Amino acid sequence: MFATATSNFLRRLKSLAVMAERSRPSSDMAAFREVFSKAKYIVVLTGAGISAESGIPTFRGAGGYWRRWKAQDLATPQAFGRNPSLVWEFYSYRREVVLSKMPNPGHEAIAAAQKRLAGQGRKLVVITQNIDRLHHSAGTDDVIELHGTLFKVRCTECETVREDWNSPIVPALAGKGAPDPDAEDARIPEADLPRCNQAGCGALARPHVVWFGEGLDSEVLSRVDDELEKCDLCLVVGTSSVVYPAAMFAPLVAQRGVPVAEFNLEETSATTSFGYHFSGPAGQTLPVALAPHPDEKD
Ligand code: BV8
Ligand code: ZN
Repeated sequence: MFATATSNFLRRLKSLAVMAERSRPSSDMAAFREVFSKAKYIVVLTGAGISAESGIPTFRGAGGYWRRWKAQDLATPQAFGRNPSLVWEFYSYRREVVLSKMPNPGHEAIAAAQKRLAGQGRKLVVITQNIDRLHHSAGTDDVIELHGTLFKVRCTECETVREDWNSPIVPALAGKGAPDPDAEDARIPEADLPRCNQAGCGALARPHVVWFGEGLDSEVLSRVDDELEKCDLCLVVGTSSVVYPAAMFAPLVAQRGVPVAEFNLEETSATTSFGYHFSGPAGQTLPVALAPHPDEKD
């Protein structure tokens, strides 16, 4: 009696192990590259991790703090309403950091692959959570920016959006924004913060980014839906898959039975829903993964 129960238990344990094994993503680069060489419509979803090797701190890594705050404490309409000077110091600091950085081999591998595949009648689309514009600087076309960009501002009154690459964005922010925890808040008068440049308006301007608790642009979302529907391969690079709705996109593609490959330093909460996981810095793994394949026909 006891022997049967034990052998049943061991059998169940084994089938659970097999199931868990089956849900383990593959790290077989050759197999991934076979799939990549045949894919016609590739979506590449990126997060802060792809810019890490350019020297831009990620949100949840060591550099995830600015003074005593995490990004998500300041990236809210409430924080801006309470203290626009502090939030502008935070964004001005990030603008200045990004302006001093370059795309890395991860960005470049994606841009090169997009160009090469276009010559073969194949499509590669980048959907990024990042607001640093490094995909654009690397030469990637038609990037979908889910959360806006550091280099656009929006009027809090008339909602006019303008690109603004000034460094600093206004004289009052010159030398401000130091990230150390004991740096003094600059307490800049609102009149000296970025303003709307529309005649007759001149209201306070805010970063043109999506803050926590704000909805993503509906046109961006419908474009994303469309691309996720069309793709026959999805790469998800350098994201902890914590922030929604972006965190849902790659798992949704995987649910359609489309191959998804995760490129990250570590496993994430979404890893087990993907067919592939390549561990390591994207600046090293992407150039290998996206290199020309012998089967590609120009
Ligand atoms: C919305 C712009 C509704 C601003 C950003 C509970 C459950 C589910 C959802 C929620 C919830 N409570 C609240 C929500 C909603 C909330 C949310 O998801 N919160 C999270 C924290 C739970 N989401 C929102 O509020 C969104 N809006 O839901 O609206 C709504 C609808 C209609 C009408 C009104 C409201 C808006 C979210 C957008 C917020 N804005 N950015 C700014 O940047 O200042 S989010 C910001 O954080 C980034 O854009 C990005 O999305 C996110 C950071 O995530 P990652 O990019 O993944 O970066 P992270 O540091 O976390 O990870 C880096 C990864 O890279 C790591 O895995 C690391 O291992 C890896 N890595 C590091 N180095 C490398 C590497 N990988 C490879 N190579 C390397 N070298
Ligand atoms: Zn205005």
